Amino acid sequence: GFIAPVILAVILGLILWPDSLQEKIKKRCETYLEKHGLPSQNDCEKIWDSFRQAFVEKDPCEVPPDAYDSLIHTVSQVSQEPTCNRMMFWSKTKEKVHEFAKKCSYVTLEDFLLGFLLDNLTWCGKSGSQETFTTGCPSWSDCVNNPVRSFWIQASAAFAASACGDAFVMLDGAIDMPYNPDSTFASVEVKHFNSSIMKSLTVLLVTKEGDTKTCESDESLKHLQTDLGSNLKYQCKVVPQSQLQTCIVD
Ligand code: NGD
Repeated sequence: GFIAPVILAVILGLILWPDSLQEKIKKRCETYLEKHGLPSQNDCEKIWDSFRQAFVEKDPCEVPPDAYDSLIHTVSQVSQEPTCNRMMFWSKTKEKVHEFAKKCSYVTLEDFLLGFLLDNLTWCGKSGSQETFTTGCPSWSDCVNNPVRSFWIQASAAFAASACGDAFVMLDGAIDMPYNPDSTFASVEVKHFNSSIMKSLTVLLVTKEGDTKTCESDESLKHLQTDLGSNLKYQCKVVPQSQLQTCIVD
């Protein structure tokens, strides 16, 4: 019959599938360091350890952003320098921005080791347990101090604080509030820009074909200008979606 092969496949699947969180992150770490010519088995072990201590044995709603300070410190010792004039932030444009950044040599948080390690992952711990979990974890808005949200807050703050020269942000011109005060970009990153090393921020406002939206007609962008203050130069360009195929905004 066909029952036996199905059972075999399921068993094999169970053996191969639970690529544990630790394995996954270490694999990402090694891949990244190799690709950037910084290979060291040892560093990935150290990084896993400081990642782990941020949330293991803790209630998954009681992990504050500063729990990741030690991880961020460890990663910063291993990782590369910021790339001035090519740094790109984003809000509500995750898919588009990464494709565009890759093609046009911009760097996002997810292109740096810290973001690369944890992008698209979910994790948490449990009080009284040494285990790490990838399911049954609080989601983004279940509670404020959850392990994933706190990580992105602290990683975003560190990334923004390192932005130098002319920086960019890709915003979605097809929604009501491209610059949303509740976003991580507005509530964390803009607040951490350092005007002694950063010169300007250029908004790339991505619009749908035929949309008549302009930088000037968008109310939310006025708040961005205010939030940037007088020490950072503000610029804005409308980029019709089709133009993302080229690197024309340069
Ligand atoms: O309400 C939410 C929610 N808000 C953010 N996210 C949320 N997930 C929910 N389930 N419910 C998560 O953050 C989700 O994975 C989104 O894909 C991601 C980004 O949210 P978005 O598009 O609203 O943009 P943000 O402005 O909040 O944050 C993007 C900026 C960007 O410049 C990165 O340097 O902040 C940094 N970042 C923040 C959070 C998460 C990156 C990530 C990431 N790589 O997942």
